[in-house]
Amino acid sequence: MTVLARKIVVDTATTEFATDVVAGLTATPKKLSPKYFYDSAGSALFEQITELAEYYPTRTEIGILNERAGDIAASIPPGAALIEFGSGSSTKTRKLLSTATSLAAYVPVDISAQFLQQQAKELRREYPKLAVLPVAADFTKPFELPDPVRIMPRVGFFPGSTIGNFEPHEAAAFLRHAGRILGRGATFIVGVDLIKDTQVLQKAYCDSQGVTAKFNLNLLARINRDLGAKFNLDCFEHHAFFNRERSRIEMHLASLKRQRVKVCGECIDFRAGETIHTENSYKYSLESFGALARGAGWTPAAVWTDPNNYFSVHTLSLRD
Ligand code: SAH
Ligand code: AVI
Repeated sequence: MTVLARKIVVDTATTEFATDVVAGLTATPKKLSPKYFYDSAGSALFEQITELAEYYPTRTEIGILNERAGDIAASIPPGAALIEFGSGSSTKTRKLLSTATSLAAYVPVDISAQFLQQQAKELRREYPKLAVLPVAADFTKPFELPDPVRIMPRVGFFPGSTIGNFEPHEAAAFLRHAGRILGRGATFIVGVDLIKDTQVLQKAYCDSQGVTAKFNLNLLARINRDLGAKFNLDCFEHHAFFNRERSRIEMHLASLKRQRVKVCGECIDFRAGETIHTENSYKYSLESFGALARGAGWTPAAVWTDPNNYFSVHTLSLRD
């Protein structure tokens, strides 16, 4: 517990949020971490994104997982624990949980604590024989696995191309960190979005219904809610474009005018057109992701794609 400006007593997570927000908004250029998109409102908005016609990654990855569920289940040892990093609504996981019936436990790990608890409750109802053991944590930092899982063989699951939201060097560091959590002999199933036509990519992040814009702007709404700031959401606009040189979609929030906003006692000045860089979503080739995984100590075992080569699911193994 700590005391912020204006004497609001807050918990450790909020203190960290405040520190990162002030550091990001006083940096040049201004930036915020995409992990802060996900409070309960942000998680619900992400679910809406996954249902958009333009947002191909979710339905494409589900197609691959459904088709390959038998192969994936065969790589899961009996009595294993499935540990999912950034589980969200666990929609993709359900197919694996239903196919790999010898799984003893499912450990969804997510930063969006309230949303995670709701999903875990639902999963326990649907899979009464499975130990559903949620962990509310930032998966980039060390966290404890639940006690029963410590003696179980572990299989990691990281779908959605959430790995693309890291800088490539951070993605390599994360793969090493996941290796330490999962242990020698582990299998890691990772969903990775692929490089493709610019129009297809840009439409996925700039949808016609404005849901992605709402998701992006929720970051400012969250700063208002949690840190008592007064961002006027009408004075910022969602921007998303594919930076082919860096092989990434960039999302920004652009200030529509010159303005000053007070955040945690700090005055933040915006020029008209100045942006806050809120997210990168890196796109890989099969080769570039394989090389990244190898460099982080994992051995690529199998890779599956859809007929359009839009998305890929990799299984990696950590040799004994
Ligand atoms: N796995 C789901 C959800 C992907 S959205 C799918 O494939 O559809 C990304 C998820 O990762 C969100 O649920 C978000 O809350 C979570 N997340 C993002 N950054 C995180 C972090 N640093 N630590 C833990 N969870 C994180
Ligand atoms: C979670 N992550 C992989 C999504 C992505 O596609 O980068 C988040 C997202 N941002 C905008 N739309 C979806």
